[in-house]
Amino acid sequence: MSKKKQTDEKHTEQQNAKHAQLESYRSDGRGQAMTTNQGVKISEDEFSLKAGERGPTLMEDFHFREKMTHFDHERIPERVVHARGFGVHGQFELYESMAQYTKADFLQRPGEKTDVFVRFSTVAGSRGSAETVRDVRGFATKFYTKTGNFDLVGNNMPVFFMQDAIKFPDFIHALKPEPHNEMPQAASAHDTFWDYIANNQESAHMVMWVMSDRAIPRSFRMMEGFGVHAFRFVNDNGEAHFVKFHWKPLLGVHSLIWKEAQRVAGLDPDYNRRDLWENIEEGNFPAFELGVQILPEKDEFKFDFDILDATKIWPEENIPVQIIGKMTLNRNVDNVFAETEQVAFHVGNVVPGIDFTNDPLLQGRLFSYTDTQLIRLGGPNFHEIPINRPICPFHNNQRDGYGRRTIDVGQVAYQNNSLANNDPHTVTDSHGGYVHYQEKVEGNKIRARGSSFKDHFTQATLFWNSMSPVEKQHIKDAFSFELGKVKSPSVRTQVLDMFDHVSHDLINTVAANLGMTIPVRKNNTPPEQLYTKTSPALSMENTTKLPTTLRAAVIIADQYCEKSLAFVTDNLNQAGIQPIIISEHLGPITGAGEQTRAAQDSFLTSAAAVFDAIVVIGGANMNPNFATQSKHFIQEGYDQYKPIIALAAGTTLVDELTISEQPGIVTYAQLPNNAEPIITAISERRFWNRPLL
Ligand code: HDE
Repeated sequence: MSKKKQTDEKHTEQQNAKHAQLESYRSDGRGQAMTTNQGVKISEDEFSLKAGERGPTLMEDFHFREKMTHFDHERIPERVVHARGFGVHGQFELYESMAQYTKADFLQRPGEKTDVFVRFSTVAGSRGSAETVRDVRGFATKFYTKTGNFDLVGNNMPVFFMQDAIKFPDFIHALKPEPHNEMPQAASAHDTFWDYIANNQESAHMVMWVMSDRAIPRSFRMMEGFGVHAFRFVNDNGEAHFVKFHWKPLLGVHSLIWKEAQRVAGLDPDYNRRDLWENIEEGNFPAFELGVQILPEKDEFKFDFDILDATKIWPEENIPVQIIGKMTLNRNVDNVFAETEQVAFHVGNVVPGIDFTNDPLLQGRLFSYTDTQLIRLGGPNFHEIPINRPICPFHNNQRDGYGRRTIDVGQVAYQNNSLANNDPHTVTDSHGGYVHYQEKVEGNKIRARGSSFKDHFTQATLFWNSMSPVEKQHIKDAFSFELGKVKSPSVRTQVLDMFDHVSHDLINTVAANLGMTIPVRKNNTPPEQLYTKTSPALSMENTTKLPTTLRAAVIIADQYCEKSLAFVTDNLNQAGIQPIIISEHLGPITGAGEQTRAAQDSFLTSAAAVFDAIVVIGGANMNPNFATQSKHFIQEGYDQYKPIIALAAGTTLVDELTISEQPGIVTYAQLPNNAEPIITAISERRFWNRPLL
């Protein structure tokens, strides 16, 4: 089904402009003769040209030279940050016209679709690092609009570590593996990261996010996205509004838990991209709604934080998120290097109707992205790479450079000219020319930041206050783990001091876990009691909980009950949950009535950590090895708070673990002649109030 679905999908996609454009660059060698890059057919590709069968290779072997040279140059530098990423194609559909606020062409007509390319990423790790590490996730979207490319280069967290871009190189140097021994990979649990944090306290709010479950998403399909900065919408009358962008996943926001994330990093370092790839192949297209927070210019100074400060959120309860459209990701790439690796996002790629603000973090980013791509993609012509090309015509007087593909015809490459009628010519605002918003600015040249940027802790406490008890516990655990890996006692002490300004409860626990004394407190009233506001939107506790696309391990043994298996798999499939049969070995397992079912995974190739739920059916013929291994599997799932469903012979295994009475364990006896309790438990995903074994 998946292949067919994809073919159908590809077929209908022919109508979409970006797809059609990419088609002209695709190359398919099937049925073709092998040639050199000069088009000369090749007669032999396994033996180099030698002087005699046992003699030296000859210089004139142009095929060998070309093949080897190309191979020697196959790699390009990985991204300095966000190196590990995965890209997919999709479409954005507008629900509601934004003409009142912006003249951006793709935001005018409800129902209109715009092609997009999205790249999800981690930040710290190298290109080959594991995906389920504790980190921020990049969420970058390129909209191929009719009036040029608009890139929304966001993250899955709405704030950032710093207020001014000049600090970014320092921060990344501290985050990346330490330079003397290049450890640790893809992790913030080390001395230089935490030394930076303690000595650059504007990071407090962001660190709370990174220590929360948001930093270990269950899936790229189940996380939010944020543009982070305040941008500007500008309408046809030249009026501006501040705007923040949000992506809201239709499947809700869900995370792994830390011990699971660590386990998955070993079991399947590609876990997040595999999940995305497979779901798109199966036709389970991930979807995100686009939301905007809009603020009139006159309200710029109405808040107790600076709206241009990227370490602050605009609480959704004060400035509601208005949903204006939906993005559906519906096609995998044909070639990861050509598309995902070569895509070049730039926060400065805007279209008429979208403009910048003076957020000093945004301003610095406007320089960095093109600059880094010049070296990563080898010169100034990377906009000509198929994945980066706009779908609208583009002409100017820029010429030459490495890898130039366009053949610009004509004699003239300058403005103003008379020889070519002054073409390509500029156009006015009313003909679609980009005109920067005429914001009035004045001031003395100064390296400083305003006093409105000086509060680093209030929103960190707001975040803490908004967490559920389980989420708070996870944040305490994360701080304890991370600081537990920090060797310098002084750095640990500084971090405890710093986050004591966020919550005493947090630091009391973390200090105890580290065997350290709590900081000396000038004021014994905990910050969380001095500032008691909450923002319910920040907690993942009440997110959408759907069974769709979840993965359930279905454990069967020799002589399994066929009726139970059919009952479970039929009902799971109906609810959109994917059953995966697991047993002691791969391949056919025989049922009690002589039917067979193939095990897709075994206890050797898999574990509870990569599933959302466990269904244990067992069989009449469970040998001791099966019993031990399956109990391990179930126990791991139980410790990860997952739903466990026990039917037929499987109930004995659950009974032996003495967990049958615990929350989230559904046994056959509890079923009212239908599978509803099973689907409800799986949709719930975690049963936190369960005593661990
Ligand atoms: Fe980036 N960032 N960034 N960043 N960023 C890059 O550009 C930078 C920031 C984000 O999938 C780099 O092409 C500076 C915030 C994403 O290809 C580089 C600052 C946000 C991606 C760069 C920031 C982001 C990048 C590295 C501080 C969320 C991956 C490779 C002012 C709103 C895009 C590249 C992809 C990539 C610079 C901060 C998101 C070096 C200087 C805040 C999703 O140019």
